[in-house]
Amino acid sequence: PSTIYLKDYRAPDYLVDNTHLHFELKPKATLVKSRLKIRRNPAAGEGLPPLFLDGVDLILLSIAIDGALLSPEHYEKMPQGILVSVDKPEFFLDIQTCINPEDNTTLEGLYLSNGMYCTQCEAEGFRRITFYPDRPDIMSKFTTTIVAPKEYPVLLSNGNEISRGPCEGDHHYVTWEDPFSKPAYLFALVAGNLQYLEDCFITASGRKVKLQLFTEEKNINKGDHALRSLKNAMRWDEAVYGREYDLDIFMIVAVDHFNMGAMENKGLNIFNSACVLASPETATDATFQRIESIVGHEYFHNWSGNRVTCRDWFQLSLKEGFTVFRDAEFSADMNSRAVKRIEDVSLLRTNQFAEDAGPMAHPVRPDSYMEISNFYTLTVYEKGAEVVRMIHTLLGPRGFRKGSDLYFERHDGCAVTCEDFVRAMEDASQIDLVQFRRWYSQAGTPQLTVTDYFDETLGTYVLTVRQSCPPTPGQREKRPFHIPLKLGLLDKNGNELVLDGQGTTQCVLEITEAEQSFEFTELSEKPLPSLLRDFSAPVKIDYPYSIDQLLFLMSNDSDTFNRWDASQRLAFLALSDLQQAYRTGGVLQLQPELIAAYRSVLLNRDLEPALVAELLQLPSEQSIAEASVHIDAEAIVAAREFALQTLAEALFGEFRAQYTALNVRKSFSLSAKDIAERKLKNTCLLYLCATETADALALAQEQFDTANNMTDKAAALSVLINHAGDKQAIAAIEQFYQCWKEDAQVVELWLGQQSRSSRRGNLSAVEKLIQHPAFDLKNPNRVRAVIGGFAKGNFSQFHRSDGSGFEFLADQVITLDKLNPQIAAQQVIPITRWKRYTGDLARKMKIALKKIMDSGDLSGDLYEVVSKSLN
Ligand code: HT7
Ligand code: ZN
Repeated sequence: PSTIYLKDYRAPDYLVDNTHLHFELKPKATLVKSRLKIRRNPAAGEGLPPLFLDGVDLILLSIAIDGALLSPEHYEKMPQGILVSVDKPEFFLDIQTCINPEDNTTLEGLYLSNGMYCTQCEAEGFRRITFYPDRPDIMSKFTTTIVAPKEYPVLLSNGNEISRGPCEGDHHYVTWEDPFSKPAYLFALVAGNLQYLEDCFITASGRKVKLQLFTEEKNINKGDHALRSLKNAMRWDEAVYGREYDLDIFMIVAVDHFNMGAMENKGLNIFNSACVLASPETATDATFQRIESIVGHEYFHNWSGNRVTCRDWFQLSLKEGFTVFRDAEFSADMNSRAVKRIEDVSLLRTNQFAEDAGPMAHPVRPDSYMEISNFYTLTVYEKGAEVVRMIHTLLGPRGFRKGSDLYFERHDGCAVTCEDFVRAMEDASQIDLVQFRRWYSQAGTPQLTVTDYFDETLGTYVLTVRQSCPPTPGQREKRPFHIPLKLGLLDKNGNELVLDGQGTTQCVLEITEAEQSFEFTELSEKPLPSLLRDFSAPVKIDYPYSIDQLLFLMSNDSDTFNRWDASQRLAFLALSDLQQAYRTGGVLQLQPELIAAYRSVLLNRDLEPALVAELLQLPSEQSIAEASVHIDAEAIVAAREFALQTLAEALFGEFRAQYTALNVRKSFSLSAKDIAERKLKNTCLLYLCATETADALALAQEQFDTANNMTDKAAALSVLINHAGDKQAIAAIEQFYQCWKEDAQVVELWLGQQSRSSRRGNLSAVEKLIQHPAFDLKNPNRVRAVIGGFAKGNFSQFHRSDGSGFEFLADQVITLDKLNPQIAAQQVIPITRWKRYTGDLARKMKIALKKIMDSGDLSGDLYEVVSKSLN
């Protein structure tokens, strides 16, 4: 596969004003007729160069210009498409192709999922449907006719339905017209025997929009939450961004086989069933919240992505970073803002920082790729959202809103760049973002080192901030970033100090130099800084806090995020000491102050349950690994296990009391309070069961047997799988499966819990799971649950010292690559970061990677990831 560079971008030679598509659906031989109205792009130069049309795995039946069939000398077949000779500046191009949805296991283009036709065109799937200039800067008005047997009563595409009727031989047709120009990646088609839920939404200007959610009949009772979330998202986008929906209908379809979470096709969002279907009996609170955020995300794309789209795929974060920022704020407004921020930052620190430190590290706007689907990453999405959040912090809410209004107004109907976004923000606010743009072009996680000095006689306090950023592939030297550092200063009683004459107690320092000092005056005592409040920039920050200072921040900081962060720093310090003791054969001990801090969190009745639950979480093994310079997997597992056990034993009575207080029977509700209480209760259950005492396991069994919702049921199952004796664990696993084997989403949860189990020797259980009838290598959700659950969610067993986990992953990835290259490339990631591991584990990961490389004939997706990590 070849490398594509941003610097090589050229405007397209031809534009496509109209696209008429006509589908005759058949499982193995769907006929696709397309009629394109094409004209020379006036912005692209002189002459009439040949027209390149992308096409992959297509059978070309015919091609004609203005009705005249072209003979083979007028076009050249190439591996990735066809090159057509052109002799006029405007013409109609008619193409007929044949495709095979049934055998399409890549889940790109048109495919069948449980007997239902559906499409996935982002990023480059449309070229698997017909020959087309498949690039996002070609925007066209689409009309789509679908002809199918009447066993497929529901025939959907983008826009508004304009006609329907019978066809010969028990067939029927529906025609859809999308009045908005769009790139081919936003095209969608669905055909199946589906039921739907319907609702409506009145927009701010009084237009009535029909809302429909389509699923297989058996899931129709699981769509209410998504529809409710959709209406909330529509209202929120009007209130916060002034953005109204623009078509008369908005449809959502649930599909079981899907490579990602969902897809924002114009007026016809397609969702992975796991990200849209939920009922209290079958879905956990986390699932309900994920659905709300993804429904919001895809809806928000209607403006940030569809009305204003990307010029090329290097600009992916233009739509994804901005839309993740929008969905995060939506979720924060709908639920607990503090908890949402903590969850997002945990994800970023654990997984995006790892990406930045690994062989695939890339800037938020990458400057090259081999396969674009490998760049739907946490860097583009989550770090991209942090970059937008920093703009929000620097401009303030009003300046940011003026910037987004200008951006949408200026670029509506266009395909644009990250530069256009930043320029609109700058122009609207008159704030200089020249240096800030480096966040888009430089990869890596910046490191801030902060020192301070207090002059008692002058009453001045000086903070000195140094910034640096480690080298990443292809980028050795980094120039200083423009970093908003939000902070407050605390006095010895925990009060916020006033920072200026206006009574301000919090400020944003703008770090722009490699080293910079900031002075605060008129202070009567040395303050304690609360740094990087609300995680105001995606950086690592180092300040030599003592344990006492962290304990103080944990109980006094007015910034909830930093209270949690102080608890994490304390835990990291303790875990680092434990690892050191383990490595040197010393005695493992947890400081009494830490145990006391956990006790006081548990006993503090003034703290909200949501915060208590967060403060009690020990950092995951993966996040400890990410924070280590050299990852010593065995020491990490031993240290964390010891800390968990020690806390569980020392605070057994407190955990028990809290659990009992919260374990009251009541009807299910998704209120923020009830969600928080369930989380806290189940955190207590986890600590209790870590002791593996009969008393604790009996509580888990009781909860497992009597829970009236999946959050509690799944939490109980998880602790039984991890901590009960073999007999009790196996019985729970079996009973759960017998109860839920017909429900795809619950079966996925069940598979995932087993593959994440830290029971010793779990690999053999995972090997059995992939033989289980519920496992299917062609279904990405099942692959993510079992193979991903093991390689990404089971730190202790995947990193067993004999390397068997890595070899297992390599074998699975080799098989998977033949079916679904995108999913194979996603699953291989854990072993690509081999360089950060100590000794033998690094060597064994590398052997597994070489095995994949040598297996021959890799897809472009997998080749890019594996070859870059072996370099
Ligand atoms: N914009 C969508 C991306 C997506 C995707 C990308 C590659 C392969 C399959 C895919 N399915 C969806 C989803 C989103 O970010 O909203
Ligand atoms: Zn998106």
